[in-house]
This record gives sequence, C-alpha cells and structure tokens, in this order.
Amino acid sequence: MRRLSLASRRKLFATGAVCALTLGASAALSTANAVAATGCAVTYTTNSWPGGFTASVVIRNLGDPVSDWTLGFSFPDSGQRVVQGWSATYSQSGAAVTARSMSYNGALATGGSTTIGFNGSWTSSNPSPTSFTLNGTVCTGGTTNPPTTPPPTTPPPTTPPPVGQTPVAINGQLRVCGANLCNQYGRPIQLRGMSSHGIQWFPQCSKDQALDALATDWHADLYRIAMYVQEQGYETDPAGFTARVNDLVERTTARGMYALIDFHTLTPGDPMYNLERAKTFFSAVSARHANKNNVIYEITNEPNGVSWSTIKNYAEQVIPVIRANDPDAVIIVGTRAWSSLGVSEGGNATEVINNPVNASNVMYAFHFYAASHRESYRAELERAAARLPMFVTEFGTVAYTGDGAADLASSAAWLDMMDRLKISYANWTFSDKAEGSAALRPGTCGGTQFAGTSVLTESGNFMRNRIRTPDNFPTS
Ligand code: IDC
Repeated sequence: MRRLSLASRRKLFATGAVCALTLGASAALSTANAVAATGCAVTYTTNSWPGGFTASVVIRNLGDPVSDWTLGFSFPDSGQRVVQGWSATYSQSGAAVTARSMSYNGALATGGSTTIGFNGSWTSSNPSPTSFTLNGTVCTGGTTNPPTTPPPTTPPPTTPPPVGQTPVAINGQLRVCGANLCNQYGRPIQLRGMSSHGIQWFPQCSKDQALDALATDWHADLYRIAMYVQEQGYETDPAGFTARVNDLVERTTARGMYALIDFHTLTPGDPMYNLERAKTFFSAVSARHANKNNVIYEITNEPNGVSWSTIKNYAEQVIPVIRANDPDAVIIVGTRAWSSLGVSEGGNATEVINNPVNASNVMYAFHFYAASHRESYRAELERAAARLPMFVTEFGTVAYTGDGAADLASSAAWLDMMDRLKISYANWTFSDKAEGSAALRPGTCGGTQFAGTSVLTESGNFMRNRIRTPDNFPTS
C-alpha cells in the first residue's frame, strides 16, 4: 500500500477527531448544527464528563475559496473555557472564542471542510454554542437566502472514517494473533513511533505543533506517553497526571496515531511498590478511553531486581482492572531486568516462554540501547519473538544512560531486524533534553517549529528517516 501523500494525511486529521468522538460516545454526546445560507456551516460536537469536555468542530466553507480563516463563537455559559486546542490557534476573551487556521489547513475551497478540536472545562453547565462566524460571516440563520434544500452537512459522528488515511483509520482495533500484533484484518503489522520523555519534565514537547509534526512530518504510527510514577511524577499528583495523560491520549487520537500509555516505573524496580497506584490509574484511564480503538496499555516500564514471578503476579492483578473497562485493548507487560527479558541480570526469555502471563491479548516489552546492547541481546529478542508477542516500547540509539553519541550502525542493525520481524517500536525520546537520545535540539520545545530536519539532533534525524518510510499496512 502506498504511503499517503501529505495532503491526504492532513485531511485525515479531521477524521481522527470525529472518530474519537464517535468512539467516545458512551459519555454525554451532543451535536449542534448551525447553517448559513451562504458562507459557512459548522457542526460542533462535544463529548463531556463532569467538569470537562472534548469539542470537535467541523467547519465547512460554503462561500468563495479562502486561504486562511478565523472562526468565532461564544460559549453560552460563562464557566466554559478552552483548555487546549488542536488544528487551530485558540484565544478566549470572556465567553468569546477565536480559532485561527494553521498554515496547513487555512485553504478551504467552496464546499471544503476541515475539523478542529479542543479540550475544555466547564463549571455549572456545558451547553454548545449555537452561533458561529467564519471570517466575519455569520454561519447561523440564512435570512437573506434561505436554502430550499438542506446544505451539505458533514458526516454525523456515527459515520465510520473513510478507509485508508491515518495509521488508526487503516488498522483499527489491534489484537495479538500468535506472536504478532495484528490489525483489524487479522494481518501482522509493525507500528513505528516515538516516546515522550517524562511528561512531568517536558510538557512543551507534546504541544500541538509537536504532535502535528509527528503525525504529518514524521508519519509516526504511535506516540508513547511516558508517565513516570516516581521522580516528581504520578505519585505527587495522581489526579493531575491522570488528566495530563488523558489529554495527551485525546490529542494523539485526533491525529490518527496509536497512543501507548506507559506507567513509567523505574526506581524502585519492584512493580509491586506501585500496585495500588497502578490499579487506581489504569482504572481511570481505561474507563475514559474504553471506546477508543487506538489505546495500548503498558503497565510497568522496567521492572528490575525482581523475579519474573513477581512481575507476572503484578500483571495478573492490573490486567483485570483494565479489562473490566476495556476488554479488547492490547496490554504490554514489562520483563525482568529493565525489560530485557532478563538478559541484563543474566537470565533469558525462557522464564516467560515457560510461564506466560495468564491473560489473552497480552504482549511483552523489550528495551535496548543500541550503543550498549548488541548481538547477544538481539539474538535473544529474535528467539523470544518466535514464541512471544514482543513490543519494543522503548529503545535508544545511544548508551543505556540515555546520553552519549548515537551508534547509528548498531541502531540500524536493530531497526533492520525489527522491520524484518514486524516488531513495533517507540524511540526514546521526542524531547529537547540536552542528551544524546533526545530527537530535538535543546530549546526546540519552547518554540512552535517541530517539522523538518533543522530542529533535529543526529539521533532525531536518523529516527525520522526510518519512521517516515512507507508503512505498507495490509488492508484486507
Ligand atoms: C532517562 C532519561 C534521563 C533521566 C533518567 C532518569 O533519558 O534524562 O534523567 O531517565 O529519569 C531507561 C528508562 C528511561 C531512561 C532511559 C535512559 O526507561 O527512563 O531515561 N533508559 O537512561 N531504561 C534504559 C534506559
């Protein structure tokens, strides 16, 4: 299957947002249509929960072609706020909201449409705005020239997205089949993407322009959301970090990528230390995203200093919490010795092969750092992958410290093998930390330019070149 043109991937954005709402329809769903005789039609759809909501706004231009646009509307309730938007630049003054087009979606032909969205908050009530303007033209009414036939409307949110386009639109709900990760057609696929750095430290590196670049410039299939539990992470503010992860999942979903939720345990290495936190966290996020088809759960990043049976015991307590809300999601379990299948503590994959987690639709994590880990690690991953569904949820092109020079020869050997075996991966990190593993040059995340090669480190440039090659996902 050919790689999508940039234009068709951009179009896809819109579909991803509608799809998210469709799939999130278990929460309160409301749609308001405002139609103009000439000028514009807007469909505003929300998916809300106590105190918060996601809005999807489909803008259709019925007037002359425009090269950029400004959408205006007012919230009916003064407690409603735009918190974080995508596919437009938002500003709010009192109840009045203005959304300005981005460079890539400003051009709208007559009859053309685009979808933008945002996460919002509300206090007392959450009614939808009913009046919109596009470049100053009121989209409501139709007083001057009422249409005799209904104007074209955008598909209702229950319409499935067109086939093709984004990684999620093509592959749909994933599941484990044999030792592979398979798409909605039951065919093995490989997902290639990037991991965030710790979201407590680098929130700017997942701003809208950053995720836009991953989706449309890097052509990434997935985004790993690394939520540290210690080191000033989740344990310091469970509700706040849960909300941040939820927001990142929504914005990843809006861009048609798979979202990998990483419960980033590291020190202490015993996952049982965080068992109750894991249950609380995964209960919340799996309830929130149960109706999405693009969320993958990684329940413990890197167990270390503990036995496989302890990790398995942890997994068999956390997995049912997720399954209770989201029965069909793929869940990834970390392995012994920093998710090295035990190799970094003198073990190997046999302990997992002989005693797998007692649950279906489960995969196992393998991590490596290419400047530190070479042939012996690679051989063990290949041996394991013949028997176990393996997912490289984190790897670096550098040493295991996360710093130092990228070893591009070793990295290429690893990537060639993962491509050959269709092993999915996320590279550490899509951040601008001053360390060798970071893909972005220091200072990048303070700005708005994320696409292209001028913002990239050596590792980032190498990874972008690998990730943006065509995916070749089977579609039947
Ligand atoms: C590293 C970061 C570094 C940070 C450190 C401690 O790159 O900036 O100071 O964590 O939080 C892992 C871990 C991952 C590590 C990475 C590199 O999953 O958290 O990130 N690494 O050391 N396992 C092996 C290597």
